[in-house]
Amino acid sequence: MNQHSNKYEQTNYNQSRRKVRPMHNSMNFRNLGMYCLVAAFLALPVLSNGAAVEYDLSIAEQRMAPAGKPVRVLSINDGIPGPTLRFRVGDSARIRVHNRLARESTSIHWHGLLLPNAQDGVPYLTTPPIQPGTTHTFEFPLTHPGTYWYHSHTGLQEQRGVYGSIVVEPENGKAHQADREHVLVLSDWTNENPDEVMRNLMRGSEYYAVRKGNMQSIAGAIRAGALSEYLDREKARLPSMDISDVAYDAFLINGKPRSALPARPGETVLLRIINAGASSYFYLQSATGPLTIVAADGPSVKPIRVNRLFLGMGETYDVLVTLPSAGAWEVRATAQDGSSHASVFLGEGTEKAAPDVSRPDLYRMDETLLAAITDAETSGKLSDDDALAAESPRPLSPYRRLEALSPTAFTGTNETRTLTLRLTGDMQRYIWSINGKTLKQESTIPVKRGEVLRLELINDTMMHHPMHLHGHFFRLLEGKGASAPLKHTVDVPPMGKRTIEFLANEEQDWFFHCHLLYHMEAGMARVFSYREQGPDHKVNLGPHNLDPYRFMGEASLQSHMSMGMVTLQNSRNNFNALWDVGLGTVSKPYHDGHDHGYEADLTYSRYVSPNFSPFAGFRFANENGAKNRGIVGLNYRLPYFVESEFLVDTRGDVRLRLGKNFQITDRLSAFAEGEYDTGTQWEWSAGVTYLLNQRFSLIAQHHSSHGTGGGIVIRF
Ligand SMILES: [Cu+2]
Repeated sequence: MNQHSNKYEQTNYNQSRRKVRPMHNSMNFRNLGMYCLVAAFLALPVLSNGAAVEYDLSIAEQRMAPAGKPVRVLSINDGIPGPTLRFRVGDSARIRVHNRLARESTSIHWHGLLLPNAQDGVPYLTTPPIQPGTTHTFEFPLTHPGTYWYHSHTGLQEQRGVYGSIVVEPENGKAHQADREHVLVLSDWTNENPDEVMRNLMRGSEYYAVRKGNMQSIAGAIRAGALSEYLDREKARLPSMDISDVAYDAFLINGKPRSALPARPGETVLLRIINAGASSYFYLQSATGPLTIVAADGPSVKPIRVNRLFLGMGETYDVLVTLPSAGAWEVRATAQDGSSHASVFLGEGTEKAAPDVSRPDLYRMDETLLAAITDAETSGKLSDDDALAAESPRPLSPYRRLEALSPTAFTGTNETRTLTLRLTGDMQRYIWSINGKTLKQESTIPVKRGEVLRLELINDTMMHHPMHLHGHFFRLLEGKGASAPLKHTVDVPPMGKRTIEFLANEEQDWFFHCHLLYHMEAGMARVFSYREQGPDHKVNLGPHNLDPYRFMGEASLQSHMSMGMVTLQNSRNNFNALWDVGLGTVSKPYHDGHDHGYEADLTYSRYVSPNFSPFAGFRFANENGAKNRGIVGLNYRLPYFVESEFLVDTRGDVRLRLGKNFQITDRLSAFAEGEYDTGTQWEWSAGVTYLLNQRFSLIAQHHSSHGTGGGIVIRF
């Protein structure tokens, strides 16, 4: 076990308690053995200032309370985040990762570091998963300075706490001049099990939006003076816009919603900021004034100032702030959806608060976004002062202004190949994909060693996606020509476009994915696979089912009836059981003497698009002579979110049903539904529901066959 778990303590590089052994230096780790051998044989002393730097990371399950309530978490060396791993360029890392979990395998990916493929830490694809009770030793050379981080690449473990920071200093001296430095690891915390979060996202529950205060309703639209925008959206069948997927219990900086770090008046402090959130973009702002960005995703950039820094998951920025006078100066990371923030206070004394970020106007997100895009695009041509003055209150990433310190253009005669990758998805169904295909449907993009691959990333969705490439830096082509900045993660804004290019100077297989954990899990990922591995090479994505079925359901239990549906659902397939049972005394003549009319369908349905799902199955009913029958039909969503269903059955009857939900307030909605069946004739129902929490709603309903009553809706 190592003793680096005191994550809040500022570790001075020179007195770091790492185990450091001097070693023979070598620029190319893969030749290290040979160099040593040659040196030993020739008895030549190979002088170098590189060192073998060793760390032990223990991943364990324990109870902690990052958001105030004790829950089971996954910690590294008893902390969330794990320790800061510090190196110098030229060092050689030896990191033993101990899996102390009882049942789960784990992994650690070194995010942003260029290293040999087998050290990249993506389970199966590059590195064997670390089985419970075992240790995996990573060994790689540190070849470039900057701020990086590490995290589990197994399932949703990152959301449960498996992440930490990496600082690599240049071979000599420091990359940035500052009086002191602090690492700020930003993250998001949910007390829910992330698997449960994923199920909630797939079921399309409105609960998270309500909890975040981001629910859209008719009353809300009227209050915001945006009813026509609301109706336009409903007419166009666009899902209500939301900025983030998950409602979090807390946002954290270095594992805490609120904490303090030492700094003295007048000091310039280097903040190494890492967005280790699973699904949260942040606006970072300091009470001390504008942030001076000096590095992005590791490499240094020409300094620029921003008031408010927008960071995607997986991105890192090094910024300088100067404490103007005595006081505790707030550095605040506000979640993009406005739901909450995390704070760290630099220095001691009277608290100086960072400015609030106004909540997003969800009804007019288009305009807000368009303004931000326009600002961001013109900012590249402005002076630092002018760009600062013109900055939007909800800015996008300052990519247009980022410029590398020296040219990054690829020299040589590499062939450039351009690929268009559309970021695609379906918010309601929670399918996320690239070019309309999930990782399961299309796993690889072949790459030829030596070529320059230019990627046009076009976002066809209404969410931001931070796209992360393993094993390579790419040039972010945003108008800075030869000195385009080098990055490993790029935010692609809703309906926006980014162009990046990288030199294929590696080998084997490298992951490329959205760093929104739940989008990656849902399939928004690819593997860049080097062709040199031969035509028979198969990428190893492991034995996991990439598109598992999840069980979910919703049922009402009312004084007069019960209706509901349980389903086994994966990305496009559903196996459903639906029912509609009268429990009261109201009985129609065609109920054939039964007190309670019922109808139950067992169906398979195929999700073709948000608006279209055909289905087939069996219907069991006691209406119309209690004859069971086969059914086949389709669900089609009409403008204004009017749900229609058309079906025919094996007895020759035809049914048409229309239904609509009206979201009146955040929690209150009304519904109305009518159907005409050539067998059962007219039937209709209408009612209201009130959302209590994730599991329960209240319901009151009139049904033309079953009468009037009320009760609860349970989701499971
Ligand atoms: Cu995404």
